Amino acid sequence: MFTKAIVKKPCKAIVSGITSADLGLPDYNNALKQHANYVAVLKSCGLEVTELEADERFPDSTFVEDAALMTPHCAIVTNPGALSRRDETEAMRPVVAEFYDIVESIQAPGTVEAGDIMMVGSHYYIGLSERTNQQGADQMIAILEKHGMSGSVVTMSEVLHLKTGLGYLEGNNLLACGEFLTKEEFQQYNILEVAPEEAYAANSVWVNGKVLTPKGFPKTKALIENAGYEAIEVDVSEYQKVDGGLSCLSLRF
Ligand code: CIR
Repeated sequence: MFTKAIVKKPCKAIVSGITSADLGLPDYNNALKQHANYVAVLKSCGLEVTELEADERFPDSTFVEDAALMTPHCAIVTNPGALSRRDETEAMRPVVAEFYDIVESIQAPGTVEAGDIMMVGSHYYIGLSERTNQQGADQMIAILEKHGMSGSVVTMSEVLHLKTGLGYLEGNNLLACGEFLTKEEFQQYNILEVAPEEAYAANSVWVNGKVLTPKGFPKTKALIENAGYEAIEVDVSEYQKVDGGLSCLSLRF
């Protein structure tokens, strides 16, 4: 169970966020509204939410998930592979230090964005993406092992972050699409296959027995409900315009 979450309000500069989507620019006021609703949903799942103020220096800084990995034993501040995002971690370090006695760090030339990391119990899958490199993954695995956890790398080529295409829902259930459907290491899970036209919804998030899923993806919502979960639809359309998903908007621990 999670008890806490950290979020950061979107900044006006989010319109300059990195994107590969062709969905137009985010509407700032609507992004703020959607963010407030997202926070309300996290609270309704029993989380105490720390809301950080917007940081105009970093267009993508609302996607806090990428700047740190929160484990039961330590927090690990990452070193984002995207240059425009690298210094987001400076602001994140003192925040995570309020919650953890042990704060580790990924060091250059290693890069990690924690959107590439999926937790399954005490094991952490680490996607090797354009943002997370082998050296970063090796450092991450060494840190995890030092604190009694484990990690392994996953090769990938189709999506931005590992969790863009995968969402572990606990209870051995794994939402997956595209290249992840056939990967050897995931065959041990009950794979819930996300339809290609709903790929964005693979990034759904288990929070204390409920599953947050992006609004507007009915097949995936049904998949989640048929697996026995209460699905809560959350509208994050403004964030989709800059490649952001549900999980990226919070650190849950
Ligand atoms: C980026 O490209 O870094 C942002 N525009 C989106 C980050 C999404 N984060 C995530 O999937 N964990």
